[in-house]
Amino acid sequence: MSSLFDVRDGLVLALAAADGRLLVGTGAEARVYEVSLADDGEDRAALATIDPKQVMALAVTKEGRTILGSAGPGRLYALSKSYRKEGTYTSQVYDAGGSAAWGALQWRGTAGGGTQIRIATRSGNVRDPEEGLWSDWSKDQTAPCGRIASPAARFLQFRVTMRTNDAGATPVVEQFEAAYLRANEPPKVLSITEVVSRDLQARAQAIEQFRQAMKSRSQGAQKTGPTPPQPPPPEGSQPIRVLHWQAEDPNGDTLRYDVYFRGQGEPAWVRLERNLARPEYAWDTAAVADGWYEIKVVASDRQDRSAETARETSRTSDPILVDNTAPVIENVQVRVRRGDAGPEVDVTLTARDATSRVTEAAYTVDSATEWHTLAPTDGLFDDPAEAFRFTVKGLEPGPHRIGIRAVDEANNHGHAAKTLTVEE
Ligand SMILES: [Ca+2]
Ligand SMILES: [Ca+2]
Ligand SMILES: [Ca+2]
Repeated sequence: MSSLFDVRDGLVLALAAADGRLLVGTGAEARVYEVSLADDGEDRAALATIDPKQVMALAVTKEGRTILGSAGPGRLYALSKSYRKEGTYTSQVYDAGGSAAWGALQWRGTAGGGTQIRIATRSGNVRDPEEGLWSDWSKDQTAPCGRIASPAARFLQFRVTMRTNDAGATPVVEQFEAAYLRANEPPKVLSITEVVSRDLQARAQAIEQFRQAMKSRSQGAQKTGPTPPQPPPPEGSQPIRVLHWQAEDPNGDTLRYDVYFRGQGEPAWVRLERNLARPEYAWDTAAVADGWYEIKVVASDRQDRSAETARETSRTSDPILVDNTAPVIENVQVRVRRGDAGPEVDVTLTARDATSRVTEAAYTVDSATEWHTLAPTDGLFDDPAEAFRFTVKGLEPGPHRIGIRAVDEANNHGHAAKTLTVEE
């Protein structure tokens, strides 16, 4: 089903078809419209308006006379075949898609012998002219070529006024055209996100894609093949931080990005990269000190615009913690004692991280693979330093090695080991 016709705040009360055109009788404002069936009802003309409030019935006689019946009061009217002295047509609202400066206005039609066509325009930045904030109608233009006098705005509407001094002749407007130039609007950077540091596989892939893109750019090559399968990334510290952002331009302009960083609280931005075409950057943080940083992305449409009209927008990321240093394991104390069922080893230690929290700890006995998870003595991994205490039971007499590992928020792994001997 498609919509053929709509009458604002009104009622459709009567229909009659004649010669491929549809006559529509309406209420609220009693009018008869003629609607073309050929083009989805876009083309319509108001033929008559009567005093009673509702056109209830329509009929076209064999001779082609149109009769209409009204309610309140109940009457019959016959439409005369002569043309009215003056009629107006108000167009739909046209959308330029963004703020636009208007140019030429042209119309095509015929206005001979005692008839006249005049076109006026108005413009606004909200879709509905009834909501106000629209300009007044411009002065009527009678020449088929002219300039649109309405102020720059997103929406435009036409009003065509047709007059005749001869009841047997009417002017006809077939087409009107408005030229406009969309104003250049600045890009938008909607978000900056980091590929989560614990999703190691996704990070490794993103880093590799980025490297490929940088490589093909520096070689001037355009082809990008499928990404080869990557070996699993090494455990622990990942100084390369992968950032993605979402950006768009209201005009659909091609965007280029400049990327900057600064330590949190520092005034000056340091540029990392210029003119990136893809909305991503892999930041190698190995060269900066541990701490909190911000990333700024500047998006520009300069690729598609002149230097005078290019626009840019920047966005600053949430603070990013750079932590490339592993926690230190200190004060490892080992005490062997006789338990009820043989020798037992009590171990105490502290794990301390300089920049972030200790988030994980584990130990192993005489093994490189079988790790036992540890909980801090205060029960919570919530501090830069955490103390641990655990007991190893059932050790055979002889030398043993206890390995300890602690992990920080950035997934840096710190290690320590202690050897001991259990006596016979
Ligand atoms: Ca733009
Ligand atoms: Ca650390
Ligand atoms: Ca704690």
